[in-house]
Amino acid sequence: MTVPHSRVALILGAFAAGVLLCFAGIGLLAGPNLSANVAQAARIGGPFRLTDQNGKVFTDEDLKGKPFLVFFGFTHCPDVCPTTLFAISEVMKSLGRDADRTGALFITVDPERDTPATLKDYLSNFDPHLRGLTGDPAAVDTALKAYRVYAKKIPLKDGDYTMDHTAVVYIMDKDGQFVALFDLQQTPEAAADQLRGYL
Ligand SMILES: [Cu+2]
Repeated sequence: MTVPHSRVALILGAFAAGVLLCFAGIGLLAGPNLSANVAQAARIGGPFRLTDQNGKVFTDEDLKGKPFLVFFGFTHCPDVCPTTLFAISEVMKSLGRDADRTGALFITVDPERDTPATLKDYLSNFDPHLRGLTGDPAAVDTALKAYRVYAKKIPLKDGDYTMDHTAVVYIMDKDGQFVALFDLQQTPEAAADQLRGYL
């Protein structure tokens, strides 16, 4: 799929706005002292037990030995999620064969609507290395808490709802420890090198 450059610029611009929101979000969650030192927000990550887009049980143990990206979102998201997943897909493409030695998780903050089948359909738009995870609300909540992700249902006028959520991408190392926030504002090649550094 080729995308005109103007569209890429638009997407990246939208993404930059999302990242800014996220950093604000993390600052709020972690408190002013921690936001000064991202590494100190290191209690990010932990055990989870969810279901992937193929209906298979997927846990943190399945990623042992691989550095991986984690991004929380939902398939009905109008812009930040698709933009981020597009950017992650570009990075996976840039990684080439090394992509198989990494992981990339898209964990839903909206398990009510994001069934495995919904995730599978949605992820068909993106790089096949992306794994979509959902589960019952309690299981998703465990993952949200482990990764310190904020998510809140926002009712819409028509009776529908959207989700407000933290939209950072975490890099976790081979042991499942948080190492850095993934910078998707750099080129896909530079981002791929950043991730490669943890192989
Ligand atoms: Cu989103």
